[in-house]
Amino acid sequence: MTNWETFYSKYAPPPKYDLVLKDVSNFSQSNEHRRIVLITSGGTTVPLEHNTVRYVDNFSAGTRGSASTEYFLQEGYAVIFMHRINSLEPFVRHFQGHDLLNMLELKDNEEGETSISVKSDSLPKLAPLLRLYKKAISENRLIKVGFTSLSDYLWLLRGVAGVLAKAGSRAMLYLAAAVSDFYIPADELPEHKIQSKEGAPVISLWLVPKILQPLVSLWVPDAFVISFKLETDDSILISKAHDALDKYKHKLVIGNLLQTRKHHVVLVSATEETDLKLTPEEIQSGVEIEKKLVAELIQKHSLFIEGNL
Ligand code: PAZ
Repeated sequence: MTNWETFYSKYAPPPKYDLVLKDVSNFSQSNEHRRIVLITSGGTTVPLEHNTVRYVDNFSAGTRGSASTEYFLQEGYAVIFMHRINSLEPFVRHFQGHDLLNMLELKDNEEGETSISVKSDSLPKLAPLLRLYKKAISENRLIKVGFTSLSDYLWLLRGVAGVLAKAGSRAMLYLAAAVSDFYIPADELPEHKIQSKEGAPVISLWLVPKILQPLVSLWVPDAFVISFKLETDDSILISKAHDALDKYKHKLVIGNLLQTRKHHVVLVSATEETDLKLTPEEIQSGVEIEKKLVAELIQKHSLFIEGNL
């Protein structure tokens, strides 16, 4: 067995796995005349106990994935939004805390009837989002799949990829989730909550098998696969992106640095590196880097489908 096969053999699929895949398969069939993108978003957890009280997590908020989902929907794509449960989601990401309630007005008339309306100064923000959301839903172009742990993520990724294989080059995989590189094998986890009276635990982490390898070569060999590479050290970002392309033979890696990821990404292919940046004016006026990134990727997807990439 390969590394990744061993990994899968040690973990059960997430709850309702078959049902989730059936829904994704129906979704994919009803969008067979459209381009379809799987967007992964948010971070995976690595449990420290079977009955999980504590886990290792990471910084990802799901901004990249949820924002990109909106831009792909705007361009007519069908989107499978595979996200960390409780991370940012498309459309509702624009309303944090009490934002939405503060946009509404409550009126009681003399007959005792109550009505709720949107304040006029909130309409310019709410209406375009609501319009796009309603259109996507009425056309059945958005489906959500949730994960929390690393093993749930990997099971769902393989399952959804299996469904997307049938879409051939119409399918794009946009792998923006922050997936842990390290884990503790299931058979080394304590059953119950780690007890402090037993002293400080010594935790040793294993390397997660590189799933891009079977994904690209076996599960979706005809799809347009885009992986993301996050670093904090500028000097290694591009070379690591090239390493990934060399190893996995997909078409594109999007490099980004933790510190600047919201306004600068680099599209790295075997032959070129293209910087996408927001200008200070664009940042000031609320333009999102995902708008530029998605526009660029859709062009590349067209070339890929035509066999010119
Ligand atoms: O979720 P977010 O918007 O806070 O961050 C996005 C990101 C940095 C996780 C994503 O752009 C990315 O680089 N994902 C891959 C991370 C990696 O495994 O290298």
